[in-house]
Amino acid sequence: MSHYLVITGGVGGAKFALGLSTTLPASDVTFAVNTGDDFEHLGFHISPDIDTLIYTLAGLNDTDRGWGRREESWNFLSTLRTLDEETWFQLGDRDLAIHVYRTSLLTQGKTLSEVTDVIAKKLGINHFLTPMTDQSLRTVVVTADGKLPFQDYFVKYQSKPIVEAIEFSGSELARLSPGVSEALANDDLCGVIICPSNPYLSIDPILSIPGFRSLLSEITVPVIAVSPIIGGKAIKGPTEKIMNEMDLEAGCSSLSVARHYQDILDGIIIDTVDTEQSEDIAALGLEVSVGETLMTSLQIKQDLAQHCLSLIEKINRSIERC
Ligand code: FO1
Repeated sequence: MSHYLVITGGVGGAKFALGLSTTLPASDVTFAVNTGDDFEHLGFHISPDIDTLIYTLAGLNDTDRGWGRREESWNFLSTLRTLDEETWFQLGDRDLAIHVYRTSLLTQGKTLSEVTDVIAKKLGINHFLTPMTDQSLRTVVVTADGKLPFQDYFVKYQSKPIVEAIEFSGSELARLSPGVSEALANDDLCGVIICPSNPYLSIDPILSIPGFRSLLSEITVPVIAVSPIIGGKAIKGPTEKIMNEMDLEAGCSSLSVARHYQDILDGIIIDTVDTEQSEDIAALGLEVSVGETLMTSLQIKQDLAQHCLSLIEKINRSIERC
């Protein structure tokens, strides 16, 4: 028996998770999902990254938009518009039902972990996905125009303000969710995979939970990442813009991603187009593996998942584990 803890957020993470979920049996994986993007809006608790993952694994996601559900209708939103209520954050009717249901269960006293589990199961997902924490931990983007809650920065201002820093409000009081703690304590744990998600906005919130980063740096199983950067570009979202604004020595590159995670990683997968960075990354003490990372088909997602499992196995063999 083998078990893998998979740290994910955003669309890149969900795409990779789909490849892994169709490669490994449900009992072998725990998906730990970023909730730094969560917010309360119009009275609802919205968990965008959890929903992106649920919709993707359930085959309900809108692949063109990248978020929300396919075959969506927008009656709720257009009615809000006639009421002069704010509509910058678009909630489709089908999506809305999930927010209503989640909020109602949370109001009854259930934890976000419990609610997520119920929703995932009701939408037919066999794999286990869990929020990173049940506490409120919110990403705040410090910009040249002031501090912005994540969804204001990302959706309302379309990631235009220049990023100076990123903070995680509430992180000091957050604890890993029971699902993540169980995965870490699982005797069959063979490896930890960091998805090709935005390192700063999707993965750092999880790493900001007290003790988690140091735990990963000391854990005896391999921790590997898939770089979300291909040829100096991110596929979607503000990763590239943020990395360029952060004044990183190696700019927006897989080398910068490797340096960002250096203290916790044993290995990293980078795209073939970035092969020439292998040497510099290996010099950080990481096992570097090169392959196709642009996830344009289910087959490529599954191949990438298999590539991760092989890299973990290789590292485990070298330390005689699993
Ligand atoms: N992203 C947008 O760019 N515009 C939206 O109006 C929007 C609405 C939305 C509603 C529900 C949901 O689950 C996600 C939504 N997203 C929207 C995506 C969301 O802001 C991002 O996917 C994440 O927070 C970043 O990973």
